[in-house]
Amino acid sequence: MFTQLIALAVMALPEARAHGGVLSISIGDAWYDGWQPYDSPVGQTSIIRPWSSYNPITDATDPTLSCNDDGASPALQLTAPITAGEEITAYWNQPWPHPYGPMLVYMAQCPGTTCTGVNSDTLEWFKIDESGLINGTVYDGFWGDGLMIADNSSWTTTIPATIPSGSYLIRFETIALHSLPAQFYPECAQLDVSGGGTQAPASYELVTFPGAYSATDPGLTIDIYSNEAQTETTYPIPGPPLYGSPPVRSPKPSSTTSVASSSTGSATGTGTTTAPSSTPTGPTIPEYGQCGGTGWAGATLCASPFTCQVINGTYSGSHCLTGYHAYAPIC
Ligand SMILES: *[C@@H]1O[C@H](CO)[C@@H](O)[C@H](O)[C@H]1NC(C)=O
Ligand SMILES: *[C@@H]1O[C@H](CO)[C@@H](O)[C@H](O)[C@H]1NC(C)=O
Ligand SMILES: *[C@@H]1O[C@H](CO)[C@@H](O)[C@H](O)[C@H]1NC(C)=O
Ligand SMILES: [Cu+2]
Repeated sequence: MFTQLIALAVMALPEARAHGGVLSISIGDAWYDGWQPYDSPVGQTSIIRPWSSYNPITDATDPTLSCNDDGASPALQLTAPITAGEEITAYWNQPWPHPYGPMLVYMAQCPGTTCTGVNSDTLEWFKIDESGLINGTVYDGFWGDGLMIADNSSWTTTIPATIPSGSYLIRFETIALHSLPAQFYPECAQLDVSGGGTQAPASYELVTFPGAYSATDPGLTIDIYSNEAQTETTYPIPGPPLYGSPPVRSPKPSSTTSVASSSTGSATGTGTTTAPSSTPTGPTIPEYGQCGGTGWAGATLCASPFTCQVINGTYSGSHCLTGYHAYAPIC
């Protein structure tokens, strides 16, 4: 594969060139140059929070996991205006070298009228976008990270139209799984969201960094080169459920109730439809793993106590979830 050759070539360069992070951001016609981790912090002005190294974070509970630094804002921190429902694009160094792993985007609201001066470690984050294993197997499939590379080493996400207006940090993260421990590359930018809605994230959607991940998360310990990986077609994306997803309640056997979730998509859809009709087959799939959907040819049997539940809206596919009557409107 072309990208694999590039990855090998890039990884042969000095360490600082082999990895990287978010170098710039665009919102509509506005272009925002990023923080330069290898320049002096003095005088740097950026909407991106300071970050300290092109090297990955390799500990799921690392104290720098929120924004790849000590969490503080610098003297000349900028904030970008954005409208709820508007798109924002982050650009990594080109070409991004790691095609295997998930893409994740989080937001966190700051308590006052600005995030400047607010340490990112003190915030509660909710996930607005995620893309895991898109198709194929864990061993040689197409991942969110591959999609990011294919899309100009950039990732475009939509600020949910329903979040309250206010001051936020947005946290773009790519996780690389080509070696273990998993590699985290998070960078944050500061936003002033206007035109928002009234749906604050639910408590079960909020996490801290560190705190959101554990070194034993299945999505972080997965060995993509194992024998099992060659037939495994689902991947449990780490972190909380997407913003706007239904609550996951205590398990109940033989549930057929449908709820919303996704292994790839933005947190904008809700709604339920019918349960999958085919007989469950293949290896068992862990929580949040995909188990069905249009064009789905992979395994369909969820590990106990999870059941395969279908959704619609902007999502596609069914996923292994707990809960019964989990989605309040259809109780
Ligand atoms: C996998 O998904 C990507 C992105 O949507 C698509 O370009 C590619 O054709 C898909 N491959 C297969 C085998 O479905
Ligand atoms: C691709 O990304 C670079 C920044 O890395 C940007 O300058 C360029 O405009 C982008 N190209 C397209 C077609 O979006
Ligand atoms: C989701 O399914 C419900 C129930 O069938 C339907 O009313 C709704 O229009 C669907 N939503 C979308 C976005 O397809
Ligand atoms: Cu790297």
